[in-house]
Amino acid sequence: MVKMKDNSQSLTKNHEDLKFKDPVLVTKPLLPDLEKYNEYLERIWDKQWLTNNGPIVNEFKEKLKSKLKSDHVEVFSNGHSALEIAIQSLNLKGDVITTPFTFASTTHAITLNNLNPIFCDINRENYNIDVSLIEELITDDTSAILPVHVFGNPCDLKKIDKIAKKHDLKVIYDAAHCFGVEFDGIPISQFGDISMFSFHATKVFNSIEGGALTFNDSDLILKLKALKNFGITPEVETVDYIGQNAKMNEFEAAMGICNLELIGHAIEMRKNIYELYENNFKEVSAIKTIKIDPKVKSNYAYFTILLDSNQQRDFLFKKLHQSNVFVKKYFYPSANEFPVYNYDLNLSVSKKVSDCILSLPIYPDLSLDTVNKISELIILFLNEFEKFNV
Ligand code: T4K
Repeated sequence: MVKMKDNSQSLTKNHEDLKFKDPVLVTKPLLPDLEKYNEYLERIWDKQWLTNNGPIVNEFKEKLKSKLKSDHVEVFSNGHSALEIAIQSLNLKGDVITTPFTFASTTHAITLNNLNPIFCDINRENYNIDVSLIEELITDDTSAILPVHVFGNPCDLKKIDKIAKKHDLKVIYDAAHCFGVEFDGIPISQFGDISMFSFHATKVFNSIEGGALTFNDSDLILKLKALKNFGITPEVETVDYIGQNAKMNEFEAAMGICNLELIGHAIEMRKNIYELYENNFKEVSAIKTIKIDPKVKSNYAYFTILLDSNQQRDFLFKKLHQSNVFVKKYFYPSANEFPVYNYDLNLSVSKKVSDCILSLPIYPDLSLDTVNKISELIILFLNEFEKFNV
């Protein structure tokens, strides 16, 4: 039987008592004081400039350079478009080795560039691409590796870099979850050819919708600017690329600037929540959590639990929803199993993890009492599951 930690045993054990009156969502957006945001709205109204490379977007971009510790930052209307454009900017051909354990965006960004996603299974520790399997997938058609730092935990950066150099491949990191993350004191933006950060409302840091690319090659600056603006290169009044409209607007940039002031405190609050969940589940054998590498400065973007079986996960999912706790199945199913791809591959770890994973609520103003109550509900439901499935 799963057991609750000692310090929680005194709490009630009746799940009707524990049911939440108001819904608890998996995340809530970070929002600044309305007064602060209004200052930016007044500036927008005064200037009557809403989008197309406005002054607030440029101000945001400059601030991001120091926050993400990258000399080259370009901002976009959302993370997905940024990723699609990152791939397009590198003139890739053929196959791109990627992870099946991710949000639909990653795989679609490859396919929408007329490239083939080659799925590589993931590791069991933090569910990132299994670097020991990459080389056997490389062929003459391979032009890049596109790993995801899943849930904000960095991939094996050194090994990926080594493989890419050896086989002359580009590396684009989907760092959608990685705002503010560092590895061994080095900002995550410094790794690979390009990294994509998502600033969607549900992320650790948001600009409503939005995203950014960080990159080292200054030759990409003008190309990325053009690709997000229909391929137009204004300096020479020509259209050099088949681009899209992926420009960030002034309202989004204003939200981003306001939220930059809050992000430090927000991450500290997330850390407290993450550690409390970890502690509450420490002795629960049916639950596996991700151990953060001590070399990583984390942003505590997601807190996930891995259950023993798909039935157990789905039972818990249903019971928690009935109790008003809206956990999510990030990420399910494994991307190779999307009907739109439906690749018949044996990616056993990705399948197991996507079948058994649940993301629990985590956001800065989630109270620690609520975290304890959610933990207790989970233990209660796991006991219930075990009782009926012996
Ligand atoms: N790569 C990776 C690895 C990604 O995870 C993502 C996005 C991308 C690329 C693409 O980046 P973007 O183009 O999105 O910038 C959400 C997000 O929409 C998506 O951004 C994110 N990953 C994905 C993991 O999660 P859903 O379909 O789960 O969102 P939804 O509407 O169910 O919202 C989640 C929870 O947040 C709900 O409980 C409600 C709450 N919520 C949501 C919104 C939008 C709020 O409280 N307020 C809000 O404004 O995809």
